[in-house]
Amino acid sequence: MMKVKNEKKMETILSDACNKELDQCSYEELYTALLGIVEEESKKQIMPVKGRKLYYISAEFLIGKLLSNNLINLGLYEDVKACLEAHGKSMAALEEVEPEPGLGNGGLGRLAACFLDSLATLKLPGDGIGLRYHCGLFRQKFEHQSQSETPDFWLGGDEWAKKTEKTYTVSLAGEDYTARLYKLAVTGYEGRTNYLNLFDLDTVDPSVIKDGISFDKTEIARNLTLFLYPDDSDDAGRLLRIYQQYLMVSAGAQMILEECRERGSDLRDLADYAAIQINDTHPSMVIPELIRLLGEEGIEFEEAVEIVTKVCAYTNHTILAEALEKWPKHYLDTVVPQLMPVIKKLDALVCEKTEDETAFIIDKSQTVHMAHMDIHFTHSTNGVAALHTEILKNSELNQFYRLYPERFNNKTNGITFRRWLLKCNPELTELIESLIGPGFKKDASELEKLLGFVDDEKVLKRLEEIKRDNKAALAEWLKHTQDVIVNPDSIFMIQSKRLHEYKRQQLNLLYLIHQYFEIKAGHMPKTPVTAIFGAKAAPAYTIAKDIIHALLTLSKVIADDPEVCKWIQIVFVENYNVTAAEKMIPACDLSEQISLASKEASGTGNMKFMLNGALTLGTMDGANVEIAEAVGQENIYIFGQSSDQVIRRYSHGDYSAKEWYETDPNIKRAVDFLTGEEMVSCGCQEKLERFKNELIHKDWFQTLPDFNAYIVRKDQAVADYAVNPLGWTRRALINISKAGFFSSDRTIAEYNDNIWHLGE
Ligand code: 26Q
Repeated sequence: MMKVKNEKKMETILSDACNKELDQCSYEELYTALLGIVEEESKKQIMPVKGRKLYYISAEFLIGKLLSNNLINLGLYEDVKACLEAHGKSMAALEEVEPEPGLGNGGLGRLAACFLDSLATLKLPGDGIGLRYHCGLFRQKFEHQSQSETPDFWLGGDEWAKKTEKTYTVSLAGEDYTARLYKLAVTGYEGRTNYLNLFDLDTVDPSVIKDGISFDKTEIARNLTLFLYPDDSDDAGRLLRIYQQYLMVSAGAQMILEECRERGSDLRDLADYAAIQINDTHPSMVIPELIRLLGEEGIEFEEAVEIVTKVCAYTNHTILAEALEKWPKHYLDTVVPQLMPVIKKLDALVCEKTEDETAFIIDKSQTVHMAHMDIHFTHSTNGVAALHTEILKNSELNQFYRLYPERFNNKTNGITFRRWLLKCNPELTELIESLIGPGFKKDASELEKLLGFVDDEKVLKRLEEIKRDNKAALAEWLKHTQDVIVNPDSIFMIQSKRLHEYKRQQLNLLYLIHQYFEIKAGHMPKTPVTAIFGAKAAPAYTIAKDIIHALLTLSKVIADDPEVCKWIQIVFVENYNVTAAEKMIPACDLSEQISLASKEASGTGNMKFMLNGALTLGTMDGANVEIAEAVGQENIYIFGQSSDQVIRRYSHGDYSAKEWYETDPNIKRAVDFLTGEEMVSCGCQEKLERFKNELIHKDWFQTLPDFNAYIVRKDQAVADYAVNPLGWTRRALINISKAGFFSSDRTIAEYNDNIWHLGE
């Protein structure tokens, strides 16, 4: 096929692919045809691999819908759009046909997807390795103001990931299973084509799913890749997680060794052919697995350790102790007995190196610490934002930092501007291009040129109009998908991210209750506010689900109150995912990034909102710190305790939520409201009480000390927005112009320069 240049040709190509006139084609037929066209076009971008190639191993790749993104990256989007429109069809309706693959939970999985886009765009040889979950993450439903979970059958029909004939044998609990490779083309923007390699078992069978998302967790052959992270609140669930992880790393390691051999490696020189990035601890077993496989090829243990350490690097995404994976040794004895001799020998090497028991791989209670293995046996450990890396070095992982100071480095996260600007905000993209030309699409630092327009009233007016259009579009989408009507002339404040106590959706909730009382007392906000949430809670995380319940109940209480509903509306978007994010982010005025300082490793939503012209209301945490540095204090709303204060408060162990509750009347009033008559008559008393008790007696993530500071800053933001709209838009433009640093192209270039050295 010729490189498609114009609409006429696209018309012919598309109708040929559909085998009929476009007017007669259904959207499904057009989708299938375009899938084929993208596949053909992407093959033209395949480039030979020279030198080192990256393998990014991750249990999650939250890739989002692919059609539009691929068309943009291949330079076909405008042609296809014009062609469809000439036949009375729309791109938006076409996009509806595509199911969104739920192959990730949140930040870590979306980061992996952004990285694949940037690797291919920068023409770097780099593939992903992951699992082909049949139902991915659950679909979220709200019933009686509570979350319930149902399976999301996203597979079936035409798929981007193509089944191949390649299979690898993987031994799980002493039995052999056949892992099959599926390949999904990753098209770079004017770049090269790389692949996301996903493994699966042919025997997996969705009919074992029973009620909701429950299933028999012991039938490995039939359930292994059914869901992303099956509920790990019981033994069977945790074991299944290990089965999943080993399938991924063993098949992945075999594939890597095979590819490198084909390219001429004798395996002793593996580091000249491969770089492996371990995305959090979920793929950590790739280390002992590679050592084991090299052993089978006759390479001695010590040499194998040296090779693998040179090849592998590890990224840490969290300082929450409960998320750092550690497994009872007997789990591993059961699932991967073949790895245990290797892991024990690695632990013995560590014992020779240090007497510090907190750095051992296998501790006294026979627990295996995956992160410890990563740090000892890779050549690089990185955090994902400057503050996060400092905390790793100085406290959380300090014992390792002292052993290997040269291994620790920071790589501040980034996002791909193709999806999070070009694709999701075409109007803003067009405005930017009209002002500074198209260079920013490949070199995001060019956005700084927008600083020349911050006092240009015409530009600001246009930017204001674009935000208003995006808010109207979100309002339309909310009406259509969530059955709610919102006012696009209110201020849109959005908090969308996984639900976790440290991310503190509950702080936002307490603010909204506070406002409720203020309005009742006749103190109206300066403008009506629409508080929008999007969040899924882990199925077994009770308090997280209680917070969702409290928010949905409050939303109803307010909607039913004629006085208050004129001023506040709460919208909790059901089943938040990448597709929803693409509608919400361009429509946001105020981006809520309110984690407890020190707990959010980086955040990447914060970058997406900023790029789309929202101002941030946040704590000095994760990448918010770098955003604040970039835009300046006058262009961001910062509040709350510093990470140092938080860490000190934890180490003194003297935080008492109850004291704050009892001594601060504002706090008491808001917290008591949770189980007051209005809420209880609308919601579930047991859940509301449980949540209130958690706040008063635990509040592990210190919501209450930041409450008053949050109210002050947020009220200030609402007032600024209402009183000086053009001033607000001016600050939004400054945020956009400073977003260049947060492009994942920059992040990937840094990984490459400092860790991977690809193609060399
Ligand atoms: C661990 C053990 C058992 C079961 C599940 C898990 C588990 C699952 C998912 C642990 C962690 C995750 C996901 C973590 C994650 O998404 N972290 C986010 O990574 C982003 C990209 O670096 C950061 O921006 C966020 O700050 C961080 O929260």
